[in-house]
Amino acid sequence: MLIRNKVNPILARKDIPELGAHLRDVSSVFNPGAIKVGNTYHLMLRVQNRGRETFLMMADSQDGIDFNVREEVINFKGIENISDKIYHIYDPRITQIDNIFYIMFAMDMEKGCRLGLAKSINLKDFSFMGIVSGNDNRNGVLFPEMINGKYVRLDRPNLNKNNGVSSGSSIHLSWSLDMMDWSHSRPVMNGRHHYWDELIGAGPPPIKTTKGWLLIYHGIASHFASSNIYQAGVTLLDLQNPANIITRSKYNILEPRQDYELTGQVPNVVFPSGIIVEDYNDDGFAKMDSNVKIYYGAADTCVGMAESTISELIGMAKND
Ligand code: BMA
Repeated sequence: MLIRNKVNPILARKDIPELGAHLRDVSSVFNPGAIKVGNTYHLMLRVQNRGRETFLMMADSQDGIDFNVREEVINFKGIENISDKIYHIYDPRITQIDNIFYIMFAMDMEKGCRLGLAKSINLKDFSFMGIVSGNDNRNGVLFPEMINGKYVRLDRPNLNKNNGVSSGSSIHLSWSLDMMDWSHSRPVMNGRHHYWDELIGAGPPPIKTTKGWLLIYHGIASHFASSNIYQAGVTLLDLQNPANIITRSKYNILEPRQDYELTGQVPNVVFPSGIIVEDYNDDGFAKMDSNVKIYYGAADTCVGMAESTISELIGMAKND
C-alpha cells in the first residue's frame, strides 16, 4: 500500500500567504498538479477563499515535502478573451512534453464544465491555449509523449447527477494532432457498480514503464447512505495503444483513513492529482525501483503526499 508522509498534510490553509481580502485566512488548498524540474518540485495548488472562489497558486520545494507557496496567483494570459463566464478553474494536471509544461484543468462555466489547456516554458508565465472539450467533461490528463504520431489524453465525460454534483463512470481516451482538436474518443475503463470504484476519473498523468502506462485513478463508492467515498486505484495501459487495459487493481491503494482525509469540506476524500517519479532510465522508462511520490487532495481541504515504488504500484495493479 502507499505510505503517507509523516508530516501530512504537507500543505494546509495556514500555508497560503495573505495577499489581500481575496486571499485572507483561506478555506482550503487541495488537488494539486505536480512536476519536478531539475532538483525542484513544483505543485500547482487549488486554493479556495471564503467566498468559495478558486485560485491556482504555485508552490516550490527542494525535498518534495516542505513547500513554499509563491506570493502570487496564476494568471493564464489570453483567458480574458473567453467571453463566456468562467466560475472556477481547478484540478490542474501538469504534463511535460519536450521542454514545454502543459496544464489541463477543469473550467466551470455557464453551460457546464469544460477542459481547458494552458502552457508554460518556465512555470512562471502561463498562456491559455483554449477550451479543448465540447461536452461536459473533467479529469483531463495528457500523456507525456506522442504515441504513433499523435497527442493522447484521458478524460472523463460527466454524467448529470441529481444532487447538482456531476461525476462520471467511464474514463475515455482521445487522440489529437495539435492538442486543440480531439477525436476518436472511446471509453477505456468503466466504473464497477457496487464496488469501490463505481464512478471514476484519471488521476495524475500516466507514467511510462516497461510494463505499460501506469495510471493512478480515483474511484468513488457511491452506494453508502451518508457520503461518497473517494479512493485511489492503479491500472496499466498498453504502451502502443493505451485504450487497452493490461491490468487493473481490484482493491483501492489509498482510502480515507486519517482525520484530515475523513473530515473537512468534503469528508472521505483522497483525490490523487500529482505524481513525481524520481528515476527514469536512458530510454525514458520509469525505473522499477524508483521512488514515486503521489500528491492528493484530502477532504477538499488540504494536501497529502504518499509514497511507493514503480514495482510496488505495478504489483498493486496486477493484484499480486
Ligand atoms: C469531484 C471534483 C473534485 C473534488 C471531488 C470531491 O467531483 O469536484 O474536484 O475533489 O469531487 O469533492
